[in-house]
Amino acid sequence: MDNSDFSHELKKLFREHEKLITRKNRKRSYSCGIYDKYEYPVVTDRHTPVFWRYDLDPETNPFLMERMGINATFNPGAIGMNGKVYLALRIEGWDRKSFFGIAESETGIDQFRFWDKPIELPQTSDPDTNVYDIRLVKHEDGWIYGLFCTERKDPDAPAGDEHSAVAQCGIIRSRDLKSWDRLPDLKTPSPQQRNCVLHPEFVDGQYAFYTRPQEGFIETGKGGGIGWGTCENIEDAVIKKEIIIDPKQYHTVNELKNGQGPAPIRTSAGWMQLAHGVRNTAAGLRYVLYMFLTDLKEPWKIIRKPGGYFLAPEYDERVGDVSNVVFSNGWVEKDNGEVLIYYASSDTRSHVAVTTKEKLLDYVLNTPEDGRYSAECVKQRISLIEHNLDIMKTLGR
Ligand code: M1P
Repeated sequence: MDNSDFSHELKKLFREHEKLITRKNRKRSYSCGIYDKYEYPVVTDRHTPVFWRYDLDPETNPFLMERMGINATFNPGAIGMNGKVYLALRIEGWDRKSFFGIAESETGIDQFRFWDKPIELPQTSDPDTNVYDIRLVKHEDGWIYGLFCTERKDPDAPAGDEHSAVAQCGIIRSRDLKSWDRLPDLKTPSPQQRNCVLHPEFVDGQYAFYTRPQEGFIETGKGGGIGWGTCENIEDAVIKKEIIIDPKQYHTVNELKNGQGPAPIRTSAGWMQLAHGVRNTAAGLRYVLYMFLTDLKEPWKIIRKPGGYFLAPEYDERVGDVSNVVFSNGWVEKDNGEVLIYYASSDTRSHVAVTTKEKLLDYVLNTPEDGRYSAECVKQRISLIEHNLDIMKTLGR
């Protein structure tokens, strides 16, 4: 490529990138009434800055190749601050390693722009091989915490096994999302942990965590379920006793495994919780989101749980690196009562679903619980149908 072609192509790259990240988003025409999904993903691999991916120097990159491509931008942690939404995305390079980068938006539904540099995560004495799925939470102690999965090669893996890994919960904290302190990894009775989340308030004077104990790296084994544990000191966080608050359950959306989503939102009726549930199918694992409500004073006690899923992969969300997956680890409650739910589809790109706290409470309080048996589910549906037939009569239909 000669110099003028190079500069022409480069301008085009920047122009197209700017066009993409300034594009307005639109509600999808169909809505289930619980939330509105949006037409475009809020962040994709193409949203990452051009200068993260290309070498812009014609001397060292004469063909203007993408030298260090980005494969996916998904599973974002989220926080609202200064009238903006900040997402901490799981950014995966072509080299399979993930890292975190902040993208900000005024609207929360579109026009997310990455900060110039990704987060340089401080390391412990045992370096992270891979990091992902950060949950951002503003704790009442004044810090913003980021709890994420840190993955390292299993030291006990037999020779030749280059797959087995150990997952644990890494912890960082910040005041401004820019400078981060690393704290020691969370210690729990479980050999592996993923999907750990810090509860935003002290509970009986202790830091409280949602956990997900598991026996293996992928399989939860006899472990699994959403766990709960507390500790006194987050600077050396050790959970001595872990209880299961939402176990795996046969023939439900979380029969194989589940995990807490973002930190819960406080409501007048209880803590509103979002989680993911996993079941197995002939085509592999299917990940959906579900909700439940826990007691305000005893957040480990479930007081209401609608049956089935709250949000599932649809249309093009179904396809990606790990297909048939939706996963959420970030939501933002706005001052006007709106709730922006960030979710990723198929481990590839990030979306938003917009609703209100009022609608979410209505959903959680008034959706029937899981009937557990087909016959019971038919009874639930017939009761809805009969009620509706009466309503339709009064409407003259
Ligand atoms: O691939 C789907 C998800 O798998 C894991 O979640 P879980 O531990 O609940 O199985 C995580 O790796 C997550 O990042 C990923 O989206």
